[in-house]
Amino acid sequence: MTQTHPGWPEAYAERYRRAGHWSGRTFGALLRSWAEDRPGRTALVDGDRRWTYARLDAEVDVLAAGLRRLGLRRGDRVVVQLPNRAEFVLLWFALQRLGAVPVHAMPGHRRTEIGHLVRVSEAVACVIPDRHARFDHRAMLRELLAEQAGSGTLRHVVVAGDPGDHRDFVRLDDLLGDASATGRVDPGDGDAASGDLALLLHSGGTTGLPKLIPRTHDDYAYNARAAAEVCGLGEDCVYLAVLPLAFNFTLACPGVLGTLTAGGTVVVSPDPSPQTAFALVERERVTITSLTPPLVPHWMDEAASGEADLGSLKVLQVGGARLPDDVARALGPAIGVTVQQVFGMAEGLINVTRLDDPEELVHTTQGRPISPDDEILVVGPDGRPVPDGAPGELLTRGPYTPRGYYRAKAHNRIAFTPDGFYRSGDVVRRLPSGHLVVVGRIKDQINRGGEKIAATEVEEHLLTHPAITQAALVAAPDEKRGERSVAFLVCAGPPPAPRELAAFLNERGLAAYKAPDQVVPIAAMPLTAVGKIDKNALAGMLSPG
Ligand code: OOB
Repeated sequence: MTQTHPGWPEAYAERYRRAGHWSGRTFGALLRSWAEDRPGRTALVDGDRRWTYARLDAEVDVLAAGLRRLGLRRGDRVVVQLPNRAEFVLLWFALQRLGAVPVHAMPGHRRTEIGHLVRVSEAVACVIPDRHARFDHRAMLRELLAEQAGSGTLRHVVVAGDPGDHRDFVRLDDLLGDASATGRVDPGDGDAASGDLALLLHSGGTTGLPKLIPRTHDDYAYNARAAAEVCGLGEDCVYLAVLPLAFNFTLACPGVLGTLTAGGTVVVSPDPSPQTAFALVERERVTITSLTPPLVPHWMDEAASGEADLGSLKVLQVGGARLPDDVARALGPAIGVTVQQVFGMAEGLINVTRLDDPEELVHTTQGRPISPDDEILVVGPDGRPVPDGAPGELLTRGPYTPRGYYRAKAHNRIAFTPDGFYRSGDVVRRLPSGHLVVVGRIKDQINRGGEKIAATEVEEHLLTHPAITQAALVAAPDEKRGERSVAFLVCAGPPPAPRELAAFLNERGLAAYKAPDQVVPIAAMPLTAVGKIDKNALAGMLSPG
């Protein structure tokens, strides 16, 4: 059975309920109430397909019934890896309506990551596209099933598109197609409680394999609603989902869920290119969207060519990685939008610059928390708060920041303070206004333009290569992505070329974005006084590229 409000002490839960943050409603119930309030308004657009709130609600019922027939029940975990199509939204809500729990996988994840998500969550089902970005997801699942060889938890594979010749793979459309047969169903949503687990997000990770983050209906619905409020979303807003829907930023900051909460329209972009996106902005009169920093120059270049009418676009959110101040300055005038910096994390806390903040703050800070009940500490190496303006590690707790990772007791003792603050590993400076400036990181992670790479995870894979005896992955400054990954390798023999390494890691089932961008053979690793690999010294050997 799912745990209620993982980790929040009852006194805090009570406080968040009294403040009205935790509304006591599940996502299944929320969608129903939105559909009753505004049945005829447009909720979702994907290409030529359009869903009113009423239709979305009804199709979610049908899909939930289909998933139930398949055998899914409340509390079951389901790994979801779908590209940016309406099916993601339908499936997500159908799982919510059953009280089942989507485990978010990124489109680029491969056998290693998906297998890890399945194992940690003990997922009973996996939902995948047939093929996407020239990759056959069915073949990956066949391999995974063979790996678990009857001993794992995975029982169902649902395929958006053609399930191929695997007799146990189910076609998503078949679950959606039975509408006439079933009519309206009560898939048992009444059983789910708002304190139940609603979804599992994966963390960027710092040590070893990524951890899962348990988000409840109460906390995640508040996350979306609070973000929608600070972005001023209302019925007339049209949100364009450009980044992957599985990304917390796109789904709930305010993203899809914030937009639906406000009564607006979500438009799904199948890819993040400005060409695709601008056509959708013009056609659907999009008012708000969100990007990671590496996309920004492409969008600015395309806007300069001046062909698309972007007049409807009011707010452009940028987050996931540090946006350079000069780019932030140039962006607003280049596209004719109000820029909003977003510094968030799957673990909870979201900071945003406000739409009416002075420009200087919008250009040079990553915003301030969206909730009055977000608690922030900026601490030095001794764990004590530093004065405003001084750099320190950001610790946080609050109404949508869970108190621990999923099933990770030992790790939680390191990642959280005894009184429940999450140690973000981000180094920030806090200004007197409460705005935070991200100035660095103490976690062993590379932020490749918003894609997080846990150094130790990749190092462990590199060490399985027969020629490599020691490996250290570090971040180097990069013109395009902010950071790129550099593998320092001590080798017994000729060092593998980056392409060979990429193929090797691909063979091991690792997502392509985790392959080192650059390889530097080195005779011996520099060591710290206590004999650990000195990553600061390694980083010091690199020049900006
Ligand atoms: C978002 O979530 P995650 O979980 O992929 O990554 C969180 C980490 C943060 O701890 C920080 O290290 C980095 O990504 N980060 C930023 C940033 N936004 C995130 N670093 C500098 N400047 C920023 N603006 O990335 C995420 C989740 C929700 C909304 C937006 C981003």
